[in-house]
Amino acid sequence: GKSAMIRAFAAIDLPGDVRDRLVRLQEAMQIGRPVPLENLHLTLVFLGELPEQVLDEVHLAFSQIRAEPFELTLSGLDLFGGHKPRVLYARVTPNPALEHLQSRLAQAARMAGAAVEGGRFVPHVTLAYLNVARTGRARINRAVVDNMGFQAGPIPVNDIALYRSDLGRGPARHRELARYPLFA
Ligand code: 2AM
Repeated sequence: GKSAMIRAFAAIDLPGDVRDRLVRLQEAMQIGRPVPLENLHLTLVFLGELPEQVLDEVHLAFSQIRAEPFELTLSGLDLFGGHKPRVLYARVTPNPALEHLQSRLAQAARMAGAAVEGGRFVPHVTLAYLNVARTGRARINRAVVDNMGFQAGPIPVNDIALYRSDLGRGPARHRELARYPLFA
C-alpha cells in the first residue's frame, strides 16, 4: 500500500531562557496567534510531507554532515507579508556559519530526495501568525514592531535537530526525531 507521509523539518532549538523571553515579548505585544513556547525554533529546512523511506535517507544525509559549532544572535523584530503582514518574527543577525550550514542541509535533503524549495534563506524565529480577522486583535503597528529592541545572544549552537510536525486542531505538535551534534 501507499506509505504514510510525514511532515518534517530541520531546525535549531533555542535555549529555554531565550524562549521564556520570547514568550514574555509575545505577551507584551498582544498581537496575532502566538507560537507556543515549545514550538519556538529557528527553521533551517522545511522538508514538507515526505514518505518515511525518503525521511530515512534525509536523516542519513544529515548525520553525515560535519560542521563546527557557532553562535547566533537575535536582534529586533520584523514582519513577513508586506502590506498585509502575516508573520511576526525575531530577526537573526547576518551569520555566514548559519547560512553555510543551512545550504549544506538543504542540498543534502535534495540529494536524499526531498523537495526543498530553493528560495533565499531568511533566518528567523516566528513569534506569531497575524491573522487579524480571526484573532480579532488590534492592527499591527509597524512602528511598535520596528522599535521593539529585542536582543538575545550570542546563543551557542551545538547541534541541530530533525522534527516531525503533526497538524491538527490548534498549534502543530512538533516531535524531535533526531539530533545532530556539531563539532570542530
Ligand atoms: P517558520 O514558521 O518558522 O517560518 C514547521 O512547520 C516549521 O516549518 C515552521 O515553523 C515553519 O517555519 C516551517 N514551514 C512550515 N510550512 C512551510 C512552508 N510551506 N514553507 C517553508 N517553511 C515552512
